[in-house]
Amino acid sequence: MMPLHMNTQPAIAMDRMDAAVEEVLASTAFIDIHTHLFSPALGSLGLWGIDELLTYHYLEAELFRFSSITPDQYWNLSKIQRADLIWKTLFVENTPISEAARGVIAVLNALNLDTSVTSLESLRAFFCSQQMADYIPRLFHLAGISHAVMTNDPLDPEETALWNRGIETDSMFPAALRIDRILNQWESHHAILASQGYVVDAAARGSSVKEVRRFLSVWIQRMKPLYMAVSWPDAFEFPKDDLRTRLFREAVLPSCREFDLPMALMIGVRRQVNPALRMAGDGMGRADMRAVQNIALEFPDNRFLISMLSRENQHELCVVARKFRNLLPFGCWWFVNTTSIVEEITRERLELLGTSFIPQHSDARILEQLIYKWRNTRRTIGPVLAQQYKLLIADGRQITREDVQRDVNRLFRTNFENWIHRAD
Ligand code: RAT
Ligand code: ZN
Repeated sequence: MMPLHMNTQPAIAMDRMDAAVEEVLASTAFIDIHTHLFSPALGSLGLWGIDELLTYHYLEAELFRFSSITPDQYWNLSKIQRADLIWKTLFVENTPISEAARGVIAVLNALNLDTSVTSLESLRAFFCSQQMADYIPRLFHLAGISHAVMTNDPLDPEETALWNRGIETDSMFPAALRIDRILNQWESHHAILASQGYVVDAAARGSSVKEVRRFLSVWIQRMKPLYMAVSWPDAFEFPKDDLRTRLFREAVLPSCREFDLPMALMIGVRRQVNPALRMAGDGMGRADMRAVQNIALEFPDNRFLISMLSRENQHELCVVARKFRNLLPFGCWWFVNTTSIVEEITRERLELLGTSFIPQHSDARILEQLIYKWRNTRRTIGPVLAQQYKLLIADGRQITREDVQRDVNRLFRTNFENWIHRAD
């Protein structure tokens, strides 16, 4: 009898598995499903270059552990002075051994720049001379990605001013509609909607729900997002008799269904635990997975992308995803995007979910970060995936290059394309 599945390629030998997986990962362009980058059309918002790389808030948090400068003194410096101080403190006087610091080294090295300069002038000259039209494709190539999904805030005054002038959609930078200000900061934002002609009130009563849906549909048509997204605190509960639940249940999720968009929930952030550090001042906590479970159960007709910030929530997330097919775990976000934890999370996801998840997004805020974040991902996840195949071989199943390619495509491309109901 003919086997049902005709695999035309030879089986990969156990001792070739690491290399084979590495090659497939290297030659597959990934979709980066969550970044804070912007298309060139939104150029004034986009960050790139050495001064931005060094003043990344992950590194600012580390600066205050090594330098005696106070946050107030630091914020009084110019961007260039801040970058000089961070370079001197974290890269010259100390070894850049942390994940975020090592990332800068990896970027400089990938761009053939000197990683041990004592002054940043030569690096500044390099970055200043780049032309975005060539530079962006070069960075995407170095990072091994085809798309970088943006994070687009319809209530950010700087960003909306650009959209209102008319922005062409950019196939390399699809949009994602981020609605934190509606679901988390209604108190300080309903008046802005009202000033734009939406009939809403502070308690989100009366026509508010209908009007929020109208607001969302205007921005969905303008930005053409691939999904809507929100970040939630560790302490959020669902259901609860509060504004957030009402707006989520009655406005946001019906709009997702109307426009066939998934909803991304990024759960576990404690904003501004140390406000003096500004963006570097956010913390995290363990969330109650029952809230996610309740959402998955109540809204079977919505699709959810879910990322959790706390390491302690990762295993529970896998288990909840096994119960609810409308949940798609994604990424190792922010504080869990470190080599040791990515390794652990990816292994438990493969073990509990097979290939039905999205292993990583970059969260890049500065263009060049794409390089190190995706290099780290390939380097860390490759051996974890290879190990699963080795166990499978040991248990009696041959693995071919086609199998590996199919799995890598699913993990880093088609699970997302299918979730957004789009394949290009
Ligand atoms: O990872 C980050 O850069 C954070 O500051 C957050 O922006 C987080 O990723 C988020 O999307 O809320
Ligand atoms: Zn983010």
